[in-house]
Amino acid sequence: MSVRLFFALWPNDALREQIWRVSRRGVTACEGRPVIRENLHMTLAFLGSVNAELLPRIRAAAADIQMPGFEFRLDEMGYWVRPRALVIQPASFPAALPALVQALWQALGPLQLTGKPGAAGAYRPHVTIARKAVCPAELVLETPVHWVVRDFCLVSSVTDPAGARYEPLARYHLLQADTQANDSRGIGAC
Ligand code: 2AM
Repeated sequence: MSVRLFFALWPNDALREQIWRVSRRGVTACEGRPVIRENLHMTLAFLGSVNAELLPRIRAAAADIQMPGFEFRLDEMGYWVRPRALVIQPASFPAALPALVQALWQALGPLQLTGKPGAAGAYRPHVTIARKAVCPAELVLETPVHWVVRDFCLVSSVTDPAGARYEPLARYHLLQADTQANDSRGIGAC
């Protein structure tokens, strides 16, 4: 059996609500398929379809990561022409974000998954808010969203007739000033 997996920054309810709220205006201005509220997230690493037997090793690889927490602002709304995606994204972000992405791929390296990281430096953090979108030239995010990142999630994607449904499987805590290590106590349910 295979599962479709990705690692993501998964917003808590309050942040999810904020992302939802500030993105409505752009979504309304575009034609397309809005991402449902429950699915809003920022992908870190997309693994694709993976043999379910590898899940324990994938979980263990993520649990070994010891990286610091960080924060950034989602402060731009953009339209990505080729994937026809309406996104909100940070104009700038701390090096800790791509470093976390790199650490994930490095930890997953021995598993020889078919999903591949983008070319070096190609990681473009974003939250997709609508797909198959057709948008006006002028898009503005009026209120930026402050994202304090303390953890990340392993998420499975299930395609229902109604569309994709994402289910967080495990949460991994990042190091905080008052945290010593990301040991097994640092892993929680999502
Ligand atoms: P997107 O939002 O830019 O479409 C679950 O499908 C998540 O994995 C989505 O956030 C999606 O990013 C990302 N994703 C899906 N297919 C992908 C691919 N082939 N490469 C990279 N990311 C992908």
